Amino acid sequence: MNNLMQNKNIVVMGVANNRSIAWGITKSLQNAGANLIFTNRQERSRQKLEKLLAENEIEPKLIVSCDVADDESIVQAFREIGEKVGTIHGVVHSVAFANRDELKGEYANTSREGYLLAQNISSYSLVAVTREAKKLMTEGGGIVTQTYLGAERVVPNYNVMGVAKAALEASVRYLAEDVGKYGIRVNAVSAGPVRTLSAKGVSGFNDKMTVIEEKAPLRRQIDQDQVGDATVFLLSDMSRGITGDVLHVDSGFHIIA
Ligand code: NDP
Ligand code: KAL
Repeated sequence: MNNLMQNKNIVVMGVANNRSIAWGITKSLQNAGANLIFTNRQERSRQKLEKLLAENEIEPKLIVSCDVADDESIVQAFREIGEKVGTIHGVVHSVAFANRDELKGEYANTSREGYLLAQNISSYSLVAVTREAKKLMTEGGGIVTQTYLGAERVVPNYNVMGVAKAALEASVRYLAEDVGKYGIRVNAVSAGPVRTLSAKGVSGFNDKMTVIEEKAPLRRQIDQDQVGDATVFLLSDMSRGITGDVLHVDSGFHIIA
């Protein structure tokens, strides 16, 4: 246990099950003494989350539903958080979505609709969330989103999601400039491959895992807990001089040619 996040109210968006990156982050936040607020889209995820919290003896401050595709849902979720919790000190944005059939083959085949869907859920949502969260972050704090190397390089099959993550990373920089004057920092963690529900069944995932063990400086996979600890660092005062940045938690894979 460390006290990095003692008395801090942190909103975690995107726990689907125990494999979720957001669940790794939850455990790190709990270990750092944070008060936790959760948002889910699906009822099924909420039930999974409630079970996980009970099993791990974590008492959430609040769980609210939030579909990031819907502005009104985001406004309503943060309004409720404001009413029931008051000031918040951080947000973890760990949501993304693209049509499965557009996460393979040629990127050029992406439909207009599929392109906009990926941008909507995976990138624009951070803009809308930052706008609403900012109103409750009256003491400053941190916002951290999750990205992947496919934003910077062409990674086979990542396709439309790579372009959405590139927009997300650019958004991190523009948002950091906007809210820096209020003492709020915005950063991203770029994780290596982690076997989660989202990753399940997408083409090429296993190859990506293997190559980390072969080529990354640390020669080992990363896991949800490592992403969790790095995310807590970016939310905490330990990183008070860092904003608008992308921190790679990938065993160093991104530095290798
Ligand atoms: P999960 O499947 O565990 O989590 C994805 C989450 O996205 C789910 O909780 C889901 O909510 C949520 N979500 C999707 N659409 C919406 C929506 N419209 N409104 C609200 N929430 C929504 O996968 P991961 O933990 O892998 O993904 C978390 C983040 O990490 C994503 O941004 C992903 O791109 C990123 N990432 C993942 C990597 C990996 O290898 N797994 C590597 C690098 C980055 P619900 O369950 O309620 O549907
Ligand atoms: C190169 C990699 C291999 C995989 C390619 C694409 C991965 C895209 C991630 C994206 C979030 C996956 C989906 O949107 C899946 C969705 O179409 C179907 N799944 C669901 O609906 C489930 C039930 C819900 C919970 O999922 C969501 N997202 O709501 C990339 C690998 C190496 C790294 C990964 C997986 C990166 C990443 O961004 O997740």
